[in-house]
Amino acid sequence: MPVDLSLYLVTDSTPAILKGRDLCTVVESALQGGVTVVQYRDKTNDTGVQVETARKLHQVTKKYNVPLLINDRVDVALAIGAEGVHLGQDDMSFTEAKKLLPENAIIGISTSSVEEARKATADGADYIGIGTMFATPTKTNTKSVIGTAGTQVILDAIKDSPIGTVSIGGINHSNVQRVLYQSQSPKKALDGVAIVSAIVGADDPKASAEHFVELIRNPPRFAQIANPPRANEAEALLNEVPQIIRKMVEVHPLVHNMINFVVSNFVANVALSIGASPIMSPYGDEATDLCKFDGALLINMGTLTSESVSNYLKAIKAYNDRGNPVVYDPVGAAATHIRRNAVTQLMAGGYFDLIKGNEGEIRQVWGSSAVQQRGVDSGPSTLDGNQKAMLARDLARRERNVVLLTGATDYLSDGERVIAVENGHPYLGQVTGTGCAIGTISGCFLAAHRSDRLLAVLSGILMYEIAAENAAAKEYVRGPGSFVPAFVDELYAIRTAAANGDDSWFAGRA
Ligand code: 3NM
Ligand code: MG
Repeated sequence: MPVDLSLYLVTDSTPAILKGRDLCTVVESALQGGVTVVQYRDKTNDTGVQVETARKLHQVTKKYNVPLLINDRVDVALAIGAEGVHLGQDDMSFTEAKKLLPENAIIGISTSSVEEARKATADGADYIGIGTMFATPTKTNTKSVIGTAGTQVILDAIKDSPIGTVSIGGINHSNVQRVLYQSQSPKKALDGVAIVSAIVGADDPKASAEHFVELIRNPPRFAQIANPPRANEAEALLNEVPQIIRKMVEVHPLVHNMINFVVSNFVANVALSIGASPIMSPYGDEATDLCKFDGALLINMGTLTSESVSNYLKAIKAYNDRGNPVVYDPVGAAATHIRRNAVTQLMAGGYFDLIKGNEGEIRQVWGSSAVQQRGVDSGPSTLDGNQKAMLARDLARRERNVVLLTGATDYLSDGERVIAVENGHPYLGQVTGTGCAIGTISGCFLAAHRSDRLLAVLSGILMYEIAAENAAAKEYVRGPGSFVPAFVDELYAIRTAAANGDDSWFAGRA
């Protein structure tokens, strides 16, 4: 019978984590909480102590009918008759360990690349540990931090094998559901997560394990969509747009903007004009209250400061935990190393329902993962329409969200469907804040219409870009200056028409 890898406990004997407690007591408590496999990992004690500790641990794990694996030390495993071993890339090779161990011994291998995963699979390992998921103080000499995107590439490479898979590194209660959800490749998912400090270092290891079991059983709140979208044709989607706009006006959603100061006033006015309720708050701690209004959060890193990222992460967590939509506008993502780091931290630190950016920004987000990707990161300096459409689709597929790549033509994808939107007016490019406002508007529509995020964002863009066309066509609009007030008026006019059930503004326009 294959091992249940779902909640894989890895022990640690360092004082920082064990805090003077007896390892066997901690492990037994974790087993009571529902841990399904235990790996004894000891990088400090002498062989004699390791054999003695492993033997005691084995008495405990046997009581719970859970396999005990020994990290690295095949000799210790043999001495106490453990169920198997876990081997790192610098440990004894699989083939040598296989020769020494009993026929039915479980052998797991640490991997951090496609090549290592393929080799372990070909060798016949029972499972692979895939890591490092997130940087972790528990093990600082890890090879590379690969995140969910890198893990997904590895899972995809071994999709035809039944080999077991667990992710390791920095996994805790607040990210475990997202790790399982966003790592999933179309044909292979993780079988479980391996945890050190969040269980061994917990004040109550049993409660911690129980909490993990509960979280692992359920998808994250943001993935619990009541009526998943159908594969609608563009035509069918367009027919639904007016009613989605009406719905947004009726819902009057709150949109919480963590946005740059340059555009803040303009964007707040845009949100008001379409019938939403904007709050501009860069203060992360405020999100725990604001998220209760069930609106959307926008992260726009246009005027990033040394405090921004930690504030963003607090707010994202609050909205993610509640399952409320989060939009990410990675303004200037590639411009400086500070911004490139911010992209990496934010992508690792939370879930975004929508990522919205221009070509350069979306390419930076795409390339932020450590594992080599197919696609554009080594491609030409500018992409043609087809390549942009594929980039939007591939990023949405990888992150399991929606991506909007903006430009003269906008490309919108949920990983399956890709829609090109040709509406808009050149004046939009002559006024600051018009791009940023799309993030805010998208948030409003995502908050109001949950069941099809692509349709929600599409409705927002069309309302916005058709309003821009209407404004530019006004006789009194002579340039970007007079365009701005006319544009706000036209957004308001569409909102009023929509509220009255008048869809004539939309006919034949998209
Ligand atoms: N191996 P925590 S990361 C033991 O990347 C180990 O292979 C890793 O500890 C790898 O759950 C790691 O406390 C430590 O973050 C994971
Ligand atoms: Mg090792």
